[in-house]
Amino acid sequence: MYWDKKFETMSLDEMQAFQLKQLRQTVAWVYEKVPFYKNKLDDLGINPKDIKELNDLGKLPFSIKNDLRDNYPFGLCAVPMQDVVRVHASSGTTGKPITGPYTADDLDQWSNCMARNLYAAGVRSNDILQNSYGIGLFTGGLGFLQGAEKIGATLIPTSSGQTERQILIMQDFGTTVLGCTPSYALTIAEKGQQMGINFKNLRLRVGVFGAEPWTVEMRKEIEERLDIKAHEAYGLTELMGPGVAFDCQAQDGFLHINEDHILAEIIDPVTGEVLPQGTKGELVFTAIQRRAMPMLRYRTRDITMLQRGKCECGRTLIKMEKVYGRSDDMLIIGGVNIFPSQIESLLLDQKGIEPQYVIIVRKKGYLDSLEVNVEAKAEIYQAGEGKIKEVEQRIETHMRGVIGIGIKIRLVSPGTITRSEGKAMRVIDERKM
Ligand code: DLL
Repeated sequence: MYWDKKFETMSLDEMQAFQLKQLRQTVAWVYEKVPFYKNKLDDLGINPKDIKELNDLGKLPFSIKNDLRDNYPFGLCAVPMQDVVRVHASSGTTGKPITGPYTADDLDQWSNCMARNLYAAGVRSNDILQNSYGIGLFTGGLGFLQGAEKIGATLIPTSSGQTERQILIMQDFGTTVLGCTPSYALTIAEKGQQMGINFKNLRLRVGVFGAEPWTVEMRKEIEERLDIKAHEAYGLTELMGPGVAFDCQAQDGFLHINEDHILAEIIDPVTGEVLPQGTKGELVFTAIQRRAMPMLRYRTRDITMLQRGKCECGRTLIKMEKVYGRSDDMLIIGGVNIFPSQIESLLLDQKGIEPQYVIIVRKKGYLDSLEVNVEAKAEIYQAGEGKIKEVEQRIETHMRGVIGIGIKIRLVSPGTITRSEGKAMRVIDERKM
């Protein structure tokens, strides 16, 4: 049932005592080893000894992506390079990459966190896991590899791309578990259909998807198309990679956080004030076991909320709501805040279209406007202009009713939107061009 029963089902008192001990050690560690943190703490007049209870976490300064960029590549690394056994990196959209160095022990912890994630999704030693996350600097590929190895499952490191070959391997090797981004899972499902594959006849039964926002509607779509149960992995390069949080059999839209490794807080993204459980805000993480790069109060920009309570799976690990977007992805149209994922969930409820879409943001005079290009189902497209208009208008009315603003819907011919092999590009912001 659990990979690491002790920590996954620990009582709150025990967990908090453990967290406090780790937090105190970590603050002392970075204070001693990383000038960046020492200067920041000194400026605030905080000494590591001032961390006496978990609530003292709030006394510590935040760190942000730019701190990593300013200290590129290894300025925040707390150990000599000789003790670093691996470095991952994420490219991000602009500027220098974010680096993630690991000691041997950091890697082992990460493998365990990933094993918890995969185990909760039902992966066992007799499974064959096809790892279609990009294997390289990206943490997805090797993170999944390590977790699968811990469990003793058979790993097939296909990495992403060459979709036809992926499907042949899936068929011939008897893959039972697929790991990739949700958008790539959709690409695989579509290609398989074109190849005449009936996924019901394959051994594939579970998917573990993540690395990008995806809605519950998208999960259902993937589950149907691939005839599997779709589970989730969440994480980020700065904290370890995938394995930070994962869903369990409850599939209630929340993910358990490996809180013996990572402390989570939710803050108001504008004021920085810590918000109570159940309130949406920006997720902030502190790594309390890592030694190469333990981030203090790292602002993820991911928007979610925390919830502690009894989970039907028996895990006591705190939960965070599934992440539907980052603060940087939020669109403000006509004074209304919208995440691309809200558009996805409304679209996927609609008939006559494929789950392939792109959102285009434009400036019209002083106002921003949104257009969504979405692929029509073949039969709709072939039925001609009248039918296409009818579907477009139906979706526009539906969107206006729910979101309250006008979004232009344009049905495009099937197969014309670029398919994802990794993280999907769902938004084209013409205002930035
Ligand atoms: O995407 C790590 C990962 C690999 C997670 C494989 C899951 C599976 P980065 O490239 O550094 O790391 O991107 C991290 O991706 O801050 C979120 O905004 C987003 N993200 C990751 N997982 C999810 C998810 C990897 N399950 C950034 N749901 C994070 C929504 C996700 N967003």
